[in-house]
Amino acid sequence: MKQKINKVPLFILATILFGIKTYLVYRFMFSIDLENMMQEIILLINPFVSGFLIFALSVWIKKPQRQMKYLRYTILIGTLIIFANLVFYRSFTDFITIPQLLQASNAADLGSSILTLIKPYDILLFVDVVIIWFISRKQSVQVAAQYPKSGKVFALAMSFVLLAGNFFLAEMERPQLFTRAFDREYLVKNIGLFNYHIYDIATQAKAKTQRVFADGNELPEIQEYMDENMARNTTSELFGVAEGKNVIFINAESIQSFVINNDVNGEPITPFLNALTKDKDTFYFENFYHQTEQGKTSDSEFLVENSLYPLSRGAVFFTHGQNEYNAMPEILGENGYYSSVLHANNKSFWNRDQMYQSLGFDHYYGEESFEITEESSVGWGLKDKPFFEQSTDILQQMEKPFYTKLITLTNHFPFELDEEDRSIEPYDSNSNTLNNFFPTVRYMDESIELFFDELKRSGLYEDSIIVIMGDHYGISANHNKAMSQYLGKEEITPYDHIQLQRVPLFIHIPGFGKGEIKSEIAGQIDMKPTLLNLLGIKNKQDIQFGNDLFSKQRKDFVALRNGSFITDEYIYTNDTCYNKKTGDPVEENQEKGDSNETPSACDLTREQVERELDYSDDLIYGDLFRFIDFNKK
Ligand code: GP9
Ligand code: MN
Repeated sequence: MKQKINKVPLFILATILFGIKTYLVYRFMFSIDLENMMQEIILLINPFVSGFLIFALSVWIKKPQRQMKYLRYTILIGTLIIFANLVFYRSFTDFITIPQLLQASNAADLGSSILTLIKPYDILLFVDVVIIWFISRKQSVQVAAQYPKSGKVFALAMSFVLLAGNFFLAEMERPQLFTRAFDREYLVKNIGLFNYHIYDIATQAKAKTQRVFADGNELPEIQEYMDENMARNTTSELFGVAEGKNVIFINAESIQSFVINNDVNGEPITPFLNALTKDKDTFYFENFYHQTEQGKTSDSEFLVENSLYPLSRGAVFFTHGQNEYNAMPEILGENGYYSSVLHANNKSFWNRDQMYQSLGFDHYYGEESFEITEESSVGWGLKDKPFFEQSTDILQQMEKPFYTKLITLTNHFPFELDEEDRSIEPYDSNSNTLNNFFPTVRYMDESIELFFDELKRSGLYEDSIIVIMGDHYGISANHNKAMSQYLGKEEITPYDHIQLQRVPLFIHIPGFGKGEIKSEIAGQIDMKPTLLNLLGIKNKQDIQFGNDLFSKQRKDFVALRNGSFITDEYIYTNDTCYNKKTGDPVEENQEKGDSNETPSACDLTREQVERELDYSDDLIYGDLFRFIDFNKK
């Protein structure tokens, strides 16, 4: 026994060799961005944790030969997984996902280029495999670890402790890493390639099971709801006013309506957008709500393109990126439009590269389509001004008519800005987030103004309509104290919180002349029917939960994803019904008398909101659009 303890058990050696190798691959072969020391540490730890987890299981195998065989094959398989990801990464700058691997087009792409993607030095990846094979075959009996039961249990317990430690650090570094699932790169750098694959398989399996159990029987009831509630066959006076025009959609990062026509330190925050609210070619919607949840920007995109609700947990872009949809880009494509997205971020963020295909976009101009330098970047990447300038060049070359979405980046938490880009001073409160928000919002305002000039200069302006929409809040409830100071309120009540979920919506139609400020309640879910109608595209039998914002027949509520909602008279949130005008809770219905009951004023709408959110979830979880042929109708 003593003799054996003197030797390093082979599973420990395997862990060390495999850990070092994996770390070197992460660090030098994948281009993983590391933003701080903590991320460096996590990236260094996780290959050893994963290695230990796999190799330590060998101590449970009694026969030395078998134990050695287990180590040989696990290290080989582990290395092949790394190798496969590396080859895939060289082609797609992304990690393998199960659906992506199975997608025929990807496999074909890979097939033809696979030889060019393999480098001679890749052979070095197998050095540890060779060492372990050699030792294990030659001296299997000597190096096999024979432990008493307590030792085995200890090894297992140690595996879990290490894993938990890794996850804990990852969660600290990136809160809600698992539920929000931002990006494959984030997952890999925080939990490692192997745990990432397990996570990916589990997410896929869950989505697939729900899909398997759906058979389309759910649809008649949903169709009936559409017929009864969605005023499906109505259009508005504005039907077709923008027929044949390009649609330029600006997804404006983190801007909220409270900055519009408002000041900070005596300076207007958004002079250009303020002027636009009064512009005769522009509709400005002052009571327009974002309806996003954990998927943030991607949720806002999902709402806009589909007129469906996002999910209450996770990002639907991630969990249901392979579904069938009847999305706006596809419908526009059938009507002669070329559709695209321009966004200077890595393509896999929010799983956009996959989801955009499912939504029917013709092309995604990600960060590789832009010239990005140290000087032209801040915070999350390319600054909005150079982004809009470079985007104009891309748009000029584009097939017309086009539908294009530009997603901005500079006005993103933590709202960093270079001194030279700062036109107004930060606010002064206990929240640096709120303080710095104002100068970056001003930068966004200037960028959009610059973009309008660029569009005019390039001759694109006249033939386009320009939509500017805020994607979601920028200032969360964590900054309520500073927010109440800024707004001059004693506190931010739940009612105020809902009102702060308003984001700006501008629809600018050059030469139109009859623009105005619209005060009706509206939400992101309304974008698809509104835009299609403006372009004169009939889409009567679609399944969608939004209304044309210019139609007289409209649903009388806007539902937020968490079940809160807004009507003309009430705001419902946190189990309380508020009077919309005064912000006071509505008195209990006298006849009910039961103080535990929700006030009846909001009751009916609440039931409908719940029903609608459930139907939307059913459509997504069951992938029900695959049972409908929209072209036939
Ligand atoms: C990332 C950008 C920001 O590409 O869209 O996403 P967010 O964090 O706002 O959801
Ligand atoms: Mn965003």
